[in-house]
Amino acid sequence: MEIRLWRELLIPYELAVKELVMKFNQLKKEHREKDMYSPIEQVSGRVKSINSILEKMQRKNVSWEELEEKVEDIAGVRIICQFYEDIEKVAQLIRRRSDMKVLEEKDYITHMKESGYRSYHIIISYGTETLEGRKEIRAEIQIRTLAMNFWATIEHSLQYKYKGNMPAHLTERLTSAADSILQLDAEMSSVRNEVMDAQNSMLHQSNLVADILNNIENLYHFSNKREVAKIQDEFYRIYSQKDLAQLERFHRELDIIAEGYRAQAITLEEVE
Ligand code: 0O2
Repeated sequence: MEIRLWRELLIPYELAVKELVMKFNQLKKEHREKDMYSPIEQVSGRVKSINSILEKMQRKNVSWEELEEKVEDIAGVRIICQFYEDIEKVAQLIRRRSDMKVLEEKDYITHMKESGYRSYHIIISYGTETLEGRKEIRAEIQIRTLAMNFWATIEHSLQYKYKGNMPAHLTERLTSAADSILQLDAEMSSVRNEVMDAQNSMLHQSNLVADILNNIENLYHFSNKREVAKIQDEFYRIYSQKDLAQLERFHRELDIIAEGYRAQAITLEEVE
């Protein structure tokens, strides 16, 4: 294969990574906008470097013709979760989607790799649209917790440094660190409900405040500025009390006031 063709080959993979990252970030945003805890904490993606592709082809004895079928992670997306339980939730979200087809699932969580690596991998088939038309490509989605990701990132750098000849003392340290990661995730899971409650109420408050400030801004267009200034002062007063129930009450009242002004404005427009 000519070097020139590498770039062409990678175009749909680049597109797929961009689209997938955007779609998973959108899922996270949708949860937050609906005041729901999101099992997705962070999303990132990359197209495998040509060097890594060549290295993997040699390691697994893959020919050019077999490349796109056998190297499944040319397009790679990583989804990081806060808690162990979130991993299955993300996997379910992926299985339910109609824009990607699950080809294979690799559970390195229940079946940890010898290295100590833990992660849940889903290989999907994903349709991309290019100048040449539609092309189905494979992509690998890695789902893991923040703690698992911490371990994998460090171990990956060491693997790269020692290129398969990791000194025994480092391998031992990594194995013991992998056990600590397992314990850490279990500890964190035990406070998951409390953390979720706290995050949900933070999210709820932040959506409420955004809604209230939007409403106040809209009121400026429909009503007397001095009255709006009074409403805004009242908001600051309630906000400083840090009482979510009061903020909710104010939000409901403001909705009614805003509705009244909107109705008045429509009537006036009709009269004119
Ligand atoms: P990179 O640099 O991340 O792209 P298999 O066919 O299942 O035997 P394959 O195709 O390599 O082997 O799949 P596997 O084992 O599921 O690994 C896919 C990716 O998972 C790897 O890609 C790594 O990103 C990650 N991974 C797998 N094992 C380990 C591990 O022991 N440590 C770390 N840190 N990551 C791991 P690449 O191409 O190997 O690497």
